[in-house]
Amino acid sequence: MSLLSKLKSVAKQVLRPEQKAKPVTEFVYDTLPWIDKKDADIASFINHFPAVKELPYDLAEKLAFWRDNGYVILGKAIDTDWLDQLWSEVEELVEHHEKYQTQVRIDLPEYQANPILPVKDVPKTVLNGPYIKFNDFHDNSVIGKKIMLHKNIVTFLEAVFGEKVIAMQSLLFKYGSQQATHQDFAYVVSEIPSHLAAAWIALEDVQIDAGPLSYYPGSHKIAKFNFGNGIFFNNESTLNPGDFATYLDAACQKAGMEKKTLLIKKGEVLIWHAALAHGGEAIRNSALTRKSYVCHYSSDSAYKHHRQRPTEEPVRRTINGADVFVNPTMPDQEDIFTKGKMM
Ligand SMILES: O=C(O)CCC(=O)C(=O)O
Repeated sequence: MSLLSKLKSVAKQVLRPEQKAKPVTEFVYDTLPWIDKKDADIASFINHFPAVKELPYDLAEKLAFWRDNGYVILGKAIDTDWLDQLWSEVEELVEHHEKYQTQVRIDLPEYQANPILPVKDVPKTVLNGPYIKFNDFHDNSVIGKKIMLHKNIVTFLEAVFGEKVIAMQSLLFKYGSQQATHQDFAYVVSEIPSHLAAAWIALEDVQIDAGPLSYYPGSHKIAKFNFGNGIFFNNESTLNPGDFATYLDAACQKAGMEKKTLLIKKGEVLIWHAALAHGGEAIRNSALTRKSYVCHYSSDSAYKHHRQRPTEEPVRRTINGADVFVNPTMPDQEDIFTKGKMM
Protein backbone atom coordinates (compact mmCIF):
# COMPACT_ATOMS: atom_id res chain seq x y z
CA MET A 1 0.00 0.00 0.00
CA SER A 2 1.34 3.46 -0.83
CA LEU A 3 1.94 6.05 1.83
CA LEU A 4 -0.76 8.26 0.41
CA SER A 5 -3.34 5.55 0.65
CA LYS A 6 -2.64 5.28 4.35
CA LEU A 7 -3.69 8.85 4.95
CA LYS A 8 -6.66 9.64 7.13
CA SER A 9 -10.06 10.17 5.60
CA VAL A 10 -10.21 13.75 6.79
CA ALA A 11 -9.94 17.04 5.01
CA LYS A 12 -6.42 18.31 4.79
CA GLN A 13 -5.44 21.27 6.88
CA VAL A 14 -6.38 24.51 5.12
CA LEU A 15 -3.65 27.05 5.62
CA ARG A 16 -4.59 30.44 6.98
CA PRO A 17 -2.55 33.33 5.51
CA GLU A 18 -0.56 33.81 8.72
CA GLN A 19 0.41 30.11 8.72
CA LYS A 20 1.82 30.49 5.20
CA ALA A 21 3.87 33.46 6.31
CA LYS A 22 5.29 31.81 9.41
CA PRO A 23 5.05 28.03 9.80
CA VAL A 24 3.53 26.79 13.05
CA THR A 25 6.09 24.61 14.80
CA GLU A 26 4.42 24.10 18.19
CA PHE A 27 1.02 24.41 19.87
CA VAL A 28 0.44 27.97 21.13
CA TYR A 29 0.88 27.84 24.91
CA ASP A 30 -1.87 30.33 25.73
CA THR A 31 -4.51 28.33 23.87
CA LEU A 32 -3.60 24.92 25.32
CA PRO A 33 -6.34 23.16 27.30
CA TRP A 34 -5.82 24.02 30.99
CA ILE A 35 -4.64 20.49 31.78
CA ASP A 36 -1.70 20.81 29.38
CA LYS A 37 -0.44 23.97 31.03
CA LYS A 38 2.25 24.10 33.71
CA ASP A 39 0.96 23.56 37.25
CA ALA A 40 -2.51 22.37 36.16
CA ASP A 41 -4.43 22.15 39.44
CA ILE A 42 -6.67 19.10 39.11
CA ALA A 43 -8.00 19.20 42.69
CA SER A 44 -9.22 22.75 42.37
CA PHE A 45 -10.69 22.06 38.91
CA ILE A 46 -12.64 19.08 40.26
CA ASN A 47 -14.13 21.19 43.06
CA HIS A 48 -15.80 23.37 40.46
CA PHE A 49 -16.81 20.65 37.99
CA PRO A 50 -20.46 19.70 38.61
CA ALA A 51 -20.65 16.42 36.65
CA VAL A 52 -18.03 14.72 38.79
CA LYS A 53 -20.51 12.81 40.97
CA GLU A 54 -22.31 11.15 38.06
CA LEU A 55 -19.39 9.19 36.61
CA PRO A 56 -18.51 5.49 37.00
CA TYR A 57 -14.82 6.38 37.31
CA ASP A 58 -12.70 8.69 39.44
CA LEU A 59 -12.39 11.82 37.30
CA ALA A 60 -9.47 13.32 39.26
CA GLU A 61 -7.49 10.10 38.90
CA LYS A 62 -8.23 9.90 35.16
CA LEU A 63 -7.25 13.55 34.62
CA ALA A 64 -3.94 13.04 36.41
CA PHE A 65 -3.25 9.95 34.30
CA TRP A 66 -4.16 11.88 31.12
CA ARG A 67 -1.87 14.77 32.00
CA ASP A 68 1.10 12.41 32.45
CA ASN A 69 0.39 9.79 29.75
CA GLY A 70 -1.79 11.45 27.09
CA TYR A 71 -4.54 8.82 27.23
CA VAL A 72 -7.03 7.06 29.50
CA ILE A 73 -8.89 3.77 29.25
CA LEU A 74 -12.49 3.68 30.45
CA GLY A 75 -13.61 0.19 31.45
CA LYS A 76 -17.21 -0.88 30.74
CA ALA A 77 -17.96 2.58 29.43
CA ILE A 78 -20.68 1.79 26.87
CA ASP A 79 -23.60 -0.61 27.08
CA THR A 80 -22.91 -3.49 24.69
CA ASP A 81 -26.55 -3.46 23.46
CA TRP A 82 -25.85 -0.04 22.00
CA LEU A 83 -22.75 -1.36 20.25
CA ASP A 84 -24.66 -4.34 18.83
CA GLN A 85 -27.34 -1.97 17.53
CA LEU A 86 -24.67 0.17 15.87
CA TRP A 87 -23.03 -2.83 14.23
CA SER A 88 -26.38 -4.24 13.00
CA GLU A 89 -26.92 -0.88 11.25
CA VAL A 90 -23.49 -1.12 9.62
CA GLU A 91 -24.44 -4.61 8.40
CA GLU A 92 -27.66 -3.21 6.94
CA LEU A 93 -25.64 -0.43 5.26
CA VAL A 94 -23.43 -3.00 3.57
CA GLU A 95 -26.21 -5.47 2.76
CA HIS A 96 -28.37 -2.84 1.04
CA HIS A 97 -25.56 -0.47 0.11
CA GLU A 98 -27.29 0.63 -3.11
CA LYS A 99 -29.74 2.64 -0.90
CA TYR A 100 -27.11 4.65 1.01
CA GLN A 101 -24.86 7.66 0.39
CA THR A 102 -22.55 7.17 3.41
CA GLN A 103 -18.97 7.73 2.36
CA VAL A 104 -16.37 5.06 2.65
CA ARG A 105 -12.61 5.32 2.30
CA ILE A 106 -11.02 2.39 0.48
CA ASP A 107 -7.25 1.97 0.88
CA LEU A 108 -6.79 -0.59 -1.89
CA PRO A 109 -4.51 -0.05 -4.92
CA GLU A 110 -7.41 -0.20 -7.40
CA TYR A 111 -9.13 2.70 -5.61
CA GLN A 112 -6.01 4.83 -5.21
CA ALA A 113 -7.12 7.46 -7.74
CA ASN A 114 -10.51 7.86 -6.07
CA PRO A 115 -10.42 6.42 -2.54
CA ILE A 116 -13.55 8.06 -1.07
CA LEU A 117 -16.88 6.95 -2.51
CA PRO A 118 -20.52 6.60 -1.43
CA VAL A 119 -21.25 3.03 -0.30
CA LYS A 120 -23.86 2.71 -3.05
CA ASP A 121 -21.05 2.74 -5.63
CA VAL A 122 -18.86 0.12 -3.95
CA PRO A 123 -19.38 -3.67 -4.29
CA LYS A 124 -20.54 -5.49 -1.18
CA THR A 125 -17.48 -7.77 -1.21
CA VAL A 126 -15.21 -4.71 -0.99
CA LEU A 127 -17.30 -3.09 1.76
CA ASN A 128 -17.11 -6.31 3.77
CA GLY A 129 -13.34 -6.62 3.50
CA PRO A 130 -10.25 -4.99 5.02
CA TYR A 131 -8.81 -1.52 4.13
CA ILE A 132 -12.25 0.06 4.57
CA LYS A 133 -13.26 2.99 6.77
CA PHE A 134 -16.88 4.10 6.95
CA ASN A 135 -16.82 7.87 7.34
CA ASP A 136 -19.16 9.75 9.67
CA PHE A 137 -21.70 6.96 10.12
CA HIS A 138 -22.98 8.96 13.09
CA ASP A 139 -24.65 11.27 10.54
CA ASN A 140 -26.95 8.40 9.58
CA SER A 141 -27.52 6.84 12.96
CA VAL A 142 -29.20 7.92 16.17
CA ILE A 143 -27.34 5.27 18.18
CA GLY A 144 -24.11 6.34 16.44
CA LYS A 145 -24.66 9.86 17.81
CA LYS A 146 -25.61 8.56 21.27
CA ILE A 147 -22.45 6.48 21.52
CA MET A 148 -20.30 9.29 20.16
CA LEU A 149 -21.70 11.70 22.76
CA HIS A 150 -21.94 9.15 25.57
CA LYS A 151 -21.80 10.72 29.02
CA ASN A 152 -18.74 8.69 30.05
CA ILE A 153 -16.74 10.05 27.09
CA VAL A 154 -17.92 13.63 26.75
CA THR A 155 -17.87 14.41 30.47
CA PHE A 156 -14.21 13.41 30.60
CA LEU A 157 -13.44 15.52 27.52
CA GLU A 158 -15.42 18.46 28.87
CA ALA A 159 -13.10 18.31 31.87
CA VAL A 160 -10.00 18.03 29.66
CA PHE A 161 -10.95 21.02 27.49
CA GLY A 162 -12.58 22.94 30.33
CA GLU A 163 -15.45 23.76 28.00
CA LYS A 164 -18.24 22.30 25.90
CA VAL A 165 -17.26 19.40 23.64
CA ILE A 166 -18.00 19.27 19.90
CA ALA A 167 -17.78 15.97 18.03
CA MET A 168 -16.04 16.50 14.69
CA GLN A 169 -16.07 13.22 12.79
CA SER A 170 -16.19 9.45 13.13
CA LEU A 171 -14.68 6.38 11.49
CA LEU A 172 -15.96 2.80 11.66
CA PHE A 173 -13.62 -0.13 11.07
CA LYS A 174 -14.37 -3.82 10.60
CA TYR A 175 -10.66 -4.74 10.33
CA GLY A 176 -7.48 -3.21 11.71
CA SER A 177 -6.30 -0.03 9.93
CA GLN A 178 -2.56 -0.89 9.89
CA GLN A 179 -2.00 2.86 9.77
CA ALA A 180 1.56 4.08 10.37
CA THR A 181 2.37 5.92 13.62
CA HIS A 182 0.98 9.46 13.65
CA GLN A 183 -0.42 12.23 15.83
CA ASP A 184 -3.93 13.35 14.93
CA PHE A 185 -3.45 17.14 15.04
CA ALA A 186 -1.38 16.96 11.84
CA TYR A 187 -4.39 15.70 9.89
CA VAL A 188 -7.62 16.51 11.73
CA VAL A 189 -8.59 20.14 11.28
CA SER A 190 -9.52 22.24 14.28
CA GLU A 191 -8.97 25.97 14.68
CA ILE A 192 -6.92 25.42 17.82
CA PRO A 193 -4.83 22.32 17.07
CA SER A 194 -4.37 21.37 20.71
CA HIS A 195 -8.16 21.26 21.19
CA LEU A 196 -8.47 17.78 19.76
CA ALA A 197 -8.99 14.31 21.22
CA ALA A 198 -10.25 10.96 20.02
CA ALA A 199 -12.15 8.01 21.47
CA TRP A 200 -11.51 4.46 20.27
CA ILE A 201 -14.57 2.40 21.15
CA ALA A 202 -14.19 -1.39 21.02
CA LEU A 203 -17.21 -2.97 19.29
CA GLU A 204 -15.81 -6.43 20.07
CA ASP A 205 -12.99 -7.82 22.24
CA VAL A 206 -9.69 -6.93 20.54
CA GLN A 207 -7.47 -9.88 19.63
CA ILE A 208 -3.71 -9.54 19.42
CA ASP A 209 -3.46 -10.88 15.84
CA ALA A 210 -6.26 -8.63 14.52
CA GLY A 211 -4.04 -5.54 14.04
CA PRO A 212 -4.70 -3.78 17.35
CA LEU A 213 -4.17 -0.08 17.93
CA SER A 214 -0.78 0.73 19.47
CA TYR A 215 0.40 3.89 21.21
CA TYR A 216 3.30 5.40 23.11
CA PRO A 217 2.34 6.59 26.62
CA GLY A 218 3.75 10.05 27.29
CA SER A 219 4.38 10.80 23.60
CA HIS A 220 2.02 13.80 23.70
CA LYS A 221 4.96 15.73 25.17
CA ILE A 222 7.68 15.03 22.58
CA ALA A 223 8.95 17.75 20.20
CA LYS A 224 6.67 18.23 17.21
CA PHE A 225 7.62 16.91 13.77
CA ASN A 226 8.09 19.52 11.03
CA PHE A 227 6.68 18.52 7.63
CA GLY A 228 8.94 21.15 6.05
CA ASN A 229 6.23 23.78 6.37
CA GLY A 230 5.26 23.30 10.01
CA ILE A 231 3.37 20.75 12.07
CA PHE A 232 0.40 20.23 9.72
CA PHE A 233 0.47 17.93 6.70
CA ASN A 234 -0.87 19.66 3.58
CA ASN A 235 -0.17 20.22 -0.10
CA GLU A 236 2.84 22.38 0.65
CA SER A 237 4.56 19.86 2.93
CA THR A 238 7.94 18.64 1.70
CA LEU A 239 7.96 15.65 4.07
CA ASN A 240 5.25 13.01 4.19
CA PRO A 241 3.35 10.69 6.58
CA GLY A 242 6.06 8.03 6.22
CA ASP A 243 8.68 10.53 7.44
CA PHE A 244 6.30 11.50 10.26
CA ALA A 245 6.01 7.85 11.37
CA THR A 246 9.78 7.31 11.20
CA TYR A 247 10.37 10.42 13.30
CA LEU A 248 7.72 9.50 15.90
CA ASP A 249 8.83 5.88 16.34
CA ALA A 250 12.48 6.97 16.71
CA ALA A 251 11.72 9.91 19.05
CA CYS A 252 9.52 7.78 21.32
CA GLN A 253 12.05 4.97 21.46
CA LYS A 254 14.86 7.44 22.15
CA ALA A 255 12.84 8.88 25.03
CA GLY A 256 12.50 5.35 26.44
CA MET A 257 8.76 5.13 25.78
CA GLU A 258 7.47 1.61 25.45
CA LYS A 259 4.89 0.99 22.72
CA LYS A 260 1.66 -0.41 24.17
CA THR A 261 -0.89 -2.57 22.39
CA LEU A 262 -4.57 -1.90 22.98
CA LEU A 263 -6.25 -5.17 23.93
CA ILE A 264 -9.48 -3.86 25.38
CA LYS A 265 -12.85 -5.58 25.61
CA LYS A 266 -16.13 -4.76 23.93
CA GLY A 267 -17.61 -1.61 25.50
CA GLU A 268 -14.27 -0.31 26.75
CA VAL A 269 -12.88 2.94 25.41
CA LEU A 270 -9.43 4.47 24.89
CA ILE A 271 -9.43 8.27 24.79
CA TRP A 272 -6.29 9.91 23.45
CA HIS A 273 -4.72 13.35 23.38
CA ALA A 274 -4.26 15.37 20.14
CA ALA A 275 -0.53 14.60 20.22
CA LEU A 276 -0.44 10.99 21.42
CA ALA A 277 1.61 8.99 18.88
CA HIS A 278 -0.41 5.95 17.82
CA GLY A 279 -1.08 3.67 14.86
CA GLY A 280 -2.48 0.32 13.80
CA GLU A 281 -0.37 -2.84 14.11
CA ALA A 282 -0.07 -5.38 11.29
CA ILE A 283 -2.95 -7.85 10.91
CA ARG A 284 -1.35 -11.24 11.59
CA ASN A 285 -4.50 -13.28 11.06
CA SER A 286 -6.61 -11.97 8.20
CA ALA A 287 -9.64 -13.96 9.37
CA LEU A 288 -9.93 -11.80 12.48
CA THR A 289 -12.11 -8.70 12.55
CA ARG A 290 -11.37 -5.73 14.83
CA LYS A 291 -14.65 -3.84 14.90
CA SER A 292 -14.17 -0.37 16.29
CA TYR A 293 -15.71 3.09 16.25
CA VAL A 294 -13.32 6.05 16.40
CA CYS A 295 -14.67 9.51 17.14
CA HIS A 296 -12.73 12.78 17.06
CA TYR A 297 -13.65 15.77 19.24
CA SER A 298 -12.78 19.38 19.69
CA SER A 299 -14.02 22.23 21.84
CA ASP A 300 -16.69 24.86 21.33
CA SER A 301 -14.07 27.56 20.85
CA ALA A 302 -12.05 25.56 18.30
CA TYR A 303 -14.71 23.90 16.13
CA LYS A 304 -17.49 26.28 15.16
CA HIS A 305 -18.50 25.12 11.67
CA HIS A 306 -19.07 21.84 9.92
CA ARG A 307 -15.85 21.16 8.00
CA GLN A 308 -17.77 20.85 4.72
CA ARG A 309 -19.57 24.21 5.17
CA PRO A 310 -17.08 26.48 6.96
CA THR A 311 -19.07 29.65 6.24
CA GLU A 312 -22.48 28.42 7.47
CA GLU A 313 -23.93 28.33 10.96
CA PRO A 314 -24.16 24.61 11.81
CA VAL A 315 -27.33 22.80 12.85
CA ARG A 316 -26.53 21.19 16.19
CA ARG A 317 -27.68 18.05 18.00
CA THR A 318 -26.96 18.16 21.72
CA ILE A 319 -26.57 15.06 23.91
CA ASN A 320 -25.11 15.06 27.43
CA GLY A 321 -24.13 18.72 27.06
CA ALA A 322 -21.99 18.10 23.96
CA ASP A 323 -22.83 18.91 20.32
CA VAL A 324 -22.47 17.22 16.97
CA PHE A 325 -23.28 19.06 13.75
CA VAL A 326 -25.83 17.75 11.28
CA ASN A 327 -24.15 16.97 7.94
CA PRO A 328 -25.23 19.85 5.68
CA THR A 329 -24.33 17.94 2.51
CA MET A 330 -26.69 14.97 3.02
CA PRO A 331 -29.87 16.10 4.80
CA ASP A 332 -31.91 13.14 3.49
CA GLN A 333 -29.47 10.66 5.09
CA GLU A 334 -29.41 12.18 8.58
CA ASP A 335 -30.64 9.79 11.31
CA ILE A 336 -32.09 7.30 8.81
CA PHE A 337 -31.22 4.56 11.31
CA THR A 338 -33.68 5.44 14.05
CA LYS A 339 -33.67 2.46 16.44
CA GLY A 340 -31.37 4.28 18.84
CA LYS A 341 -34.23 6.64 19.73
CA MET A 342 -35.75 3.87 21.88
CA MET A 343 -32.47 3.00 23.62
O1 LIG B 1 -7.93 2.20 14.74
C1 LIG B 1 -6.84 2.30 14.16
O2 LIG B 1 -6.18 1.31 13.83
C2 LIG B 1 -6.28 3.66 13.84
C3 LIG B 1 -7.20 4.78 14.13
C4 LIG B 1 -6.46 6.07 14.13
O3 LIG B 1 -5.27 6.10 14.21
C5 LIG B 1 -7.15 7.34 14.07
O4 LIG B 1 -8.36 7.36 13.77
O5 LIG B 1 -6.50 8.37 14.30
